[in-house]
Formats: sequence, C-alpha cells, structure tokens
Amino acid sequence: MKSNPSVSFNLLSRALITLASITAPAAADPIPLDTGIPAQSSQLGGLAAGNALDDSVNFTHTLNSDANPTWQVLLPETYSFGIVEVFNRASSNGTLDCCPSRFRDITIEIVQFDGDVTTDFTGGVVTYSSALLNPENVIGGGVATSGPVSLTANADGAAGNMIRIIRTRDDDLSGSGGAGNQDEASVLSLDLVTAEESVGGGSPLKITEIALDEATGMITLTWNSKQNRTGISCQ
Ligand SMILES: [Ca+2]
Ligand SMILES: [Ca+2]
Repeated sequence: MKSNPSVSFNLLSRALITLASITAPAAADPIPLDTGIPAQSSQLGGLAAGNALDDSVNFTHTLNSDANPTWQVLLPETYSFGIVEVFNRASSNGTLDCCPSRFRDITIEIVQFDGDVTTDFTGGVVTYSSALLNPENVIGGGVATSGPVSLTANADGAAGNMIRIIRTRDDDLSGSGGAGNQDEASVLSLDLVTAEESVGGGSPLKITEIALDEATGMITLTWNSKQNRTGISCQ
C-alpha cells in the first residue's frame, strides 16, 4: 500500500504557515482508459469497441438499427473526471474521415456502474452528463460533408468508473440537411476516447497527521488526496 504524502519543515524559520497554502498542482493526469472494458450497444462487422482505446487511426461502428447507439468503458476503479475528449472516426490524427457529420448530437456521461458492461447501456448512477454536443452538426455547418475532429466535455470532478458516450438518433436527418441514409441518421463511430483526472475539482486535501518535533522545531504534515499529487508552499 502506498504511504500518504507528507512534508516536514522548520517552524522556527517561518513566521506564518497556513494550511490554505497547500495547493494541488495544475497538471492533470491521464486516466488509463485502456485498463477498462470497452463495449458498444451494437457492432458492424469487426469494428470493435476497443478501437476507441487503441493507438491506431480506426473506428468503432454501431448498427443503423440501434435505437440507442452507445459506447462505454468500465474502469477497474473510480476516478474524479476532468476533461473527456472523444475523436470522430479515423480522426485521432487530426484529419476528418468519411461521414464526419455523423458525429453529432453526442452526450458524454460519467457513470458509477456495477452492472454488465457488455449488455447494460443505460444502468448505473449518472454523476455527470454533458450538454448535447454538436447539436444538428452546428460545427459542420449542418451539412453532411463536414463535422468535428473531436468533442470535449469537462466533468468538473464528477466521480465514476465509467465513461458513456451516446448518440441521439436524427431520423429526419435535420443535422445533415436531409442528406444521407440510416447510417447518417444514427451510427456512432469513434476513433479515440481520452480522459484526464480533475484538477482541484475533486475532494479537498485531508490532513491526517500533524507532528511537531520539539527538539528540532520540525513540523511534519501528512495528508491524503485521491489524486495522490502533492504540493506545498509556506509563507
Ligand atoms: Ca433531427
Ligand atoms: Ca483508434
């Protein structure tokens, strides 16, 4: 078991020390999504859910008969989520692929989940839900020939062990100017999903021990933090 972080300093050399000056650093750690189990609510051919977690430019693909096209990943532990970024099909290299306008009417959720990731695409407790992202393909000008490379959401510290990504069907094709077929209307197709831990948005630091060595004047603070990233300054 990892020991809690701590710091020692000499009280005699400092006029004032405030606990408020203990701050979390600014850098965000990536959440290792590849430690989780990915799944999608339906699948075309070999275009598997894991394609959204690998290092290759490729894509996942739901079926156009899917009433609730969804991709999700169940992680082995709970995280405090910050920025989540989701890339359009074959677009993790920064360039759009076929059918970019399908990447519209997207919702990103953080979920606390204890069900079967391969069969349950609606269960669990939703701790964060984004606004509807790229509604009517506004980013792509509402036409079928353009769309976003990626979409992001800030879960602002929401805790969960699952990211769930949902496409709301657009059966009247209002987001592509009427162009396209049933794949255009409904398919969810992702190249890559990434996430970072929340910075400063999660649980506050908790001081677990304050020890003073009277002989040396050294005081030692020990604390724990979900993020296990530590920093301290004195004034
Ligand atoms: Ca519509
Ligand atoms: Ca990929």
